[in-house]
Amino acid sequence: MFVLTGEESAIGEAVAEFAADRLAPNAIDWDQRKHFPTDVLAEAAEMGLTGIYVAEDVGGSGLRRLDAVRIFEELAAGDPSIAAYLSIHNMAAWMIDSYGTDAQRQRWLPALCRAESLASYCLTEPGAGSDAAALQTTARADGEHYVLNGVKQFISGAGAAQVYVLMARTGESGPRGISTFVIEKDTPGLSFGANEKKMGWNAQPTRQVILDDVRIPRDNLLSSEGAGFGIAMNGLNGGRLNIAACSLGGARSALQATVRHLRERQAFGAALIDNPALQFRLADMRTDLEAARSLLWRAADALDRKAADAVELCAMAKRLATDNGFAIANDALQLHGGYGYLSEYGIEKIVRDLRVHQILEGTNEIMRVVIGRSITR
Ligand code: FAD
Ligand code: 2MC
Repeated sequence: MFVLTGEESAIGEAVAEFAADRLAPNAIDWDQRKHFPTDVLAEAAEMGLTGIYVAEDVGGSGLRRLDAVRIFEELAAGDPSIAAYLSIHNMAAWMIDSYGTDAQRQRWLPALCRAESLASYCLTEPGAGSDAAALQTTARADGEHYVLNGVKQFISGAGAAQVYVLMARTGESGPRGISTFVIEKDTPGLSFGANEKKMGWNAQPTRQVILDDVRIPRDNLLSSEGAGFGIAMNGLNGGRLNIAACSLGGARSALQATVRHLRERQAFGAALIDNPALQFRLADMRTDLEAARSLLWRAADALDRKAADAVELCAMAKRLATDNGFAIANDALQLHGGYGYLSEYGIEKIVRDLRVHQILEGTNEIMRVVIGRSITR
């Protein structure tokens, strides 16, 4: 697991080159203009990055979670915001691949894998965030259709995506009454809120998804009624790994920029890199990065093997990597002095982008809830 094969290294190198050429040079501009670069997502699709762990018969790359976390780290070294959107797209595509019938897979996945359509994942509501099983959006069966009503909050990619993988209530209160649906953008009754003004993640839109008597065929239900919460959670296990990887990529690039800066920056008659106090700080940053990466790869391997402790390992890796990633990026800003605070250096953007990884795909408090339950179970 820790020594990469030639093929694994080649994937990482190709993605690193793509991130360096197509993401990194534009990241600050996209952030400032709040531009969602769908043309670059199409280029990512040509490299197989929009269906990373989707099966090959529908156009996916058929790779493992362990490959995916390495890919997302490389992408995020170029731009955490774009990498994170790709992570959500991949999560939603995986849910269709894993829980859809063959007809459903053939209907949606080839276009998703080519990025001709983009996907959003819709779980959170204004009144149900961490307590996701309290969601209130309803899906009422009506002959050969379902009719959906409700509001989804904070939906990444909303408005730009064509495919919405959405959790709604078909039955009793709590997790067992929830089902998962695929809703297409042009369905009457589906609309979107304003693009939220955010601290980071500005290169991708975040909007409410509003459902007002949205009528969809029964064929758009994934798996069976009542299976939706498990589908949503299983999607998130992999999503949490990817978000963790995005934190590592952003932090790694901030750390590398810091080393370069300290080498060039002279003070008190020497380069700052020669200062032992700063070297100790760099040593801790590097150690915290490697520690989080080691746990992340272990968790990804556990998910690939469907190990009994995969859920809590994913939660641990998400918690550690997103906390460490943010702290490393914030330290990088400090070690840049005043320049770290200027947008042109790119460090303050990484800090802003990585901050939200401690909140979404399950807050880091909820990760502790998941880990705590596994301890006391
Ligand atoms: P709350 O649940 O209200 O939590 C408030 C605070 O209380 C948090 O600190 C939380 O950790 C703490 N807390 C809550 N319960 C407990 C507990 N039991 N123990 C200890 N502490 C607790 N959601 C989607 O479905 N799809 C998306 O694409 C998506 N994208 C997002 C993009 C952005 C930019 C943001 C900001 C959010 C996104 N989300 C998305 C929503 C995100 O998952 C939620 O914001 C998150 O799960 C927290 O929910 P909440 O905001 O309602 O906070
Ligand atoms: N993997 C697989 N199954 C899971 C699971 C996981 N990670 N978490 C819960 N389950 C199962 C659990 O085993 C149980 O199954 P069963 O009924 O067979 O026993 C069922 O789901 C209900 O679980 P709980 O009884 O633990 O439900 P509870 O409501 O007490 O708590 C909690 C669940 C808090 C863990 C869950 O609501 C949660 O993860 N909340 C955070 C929500 C979240 O992560 N939102 C992210 C939105 S997406 C996003 O932010 C993006 C940017 C895309």
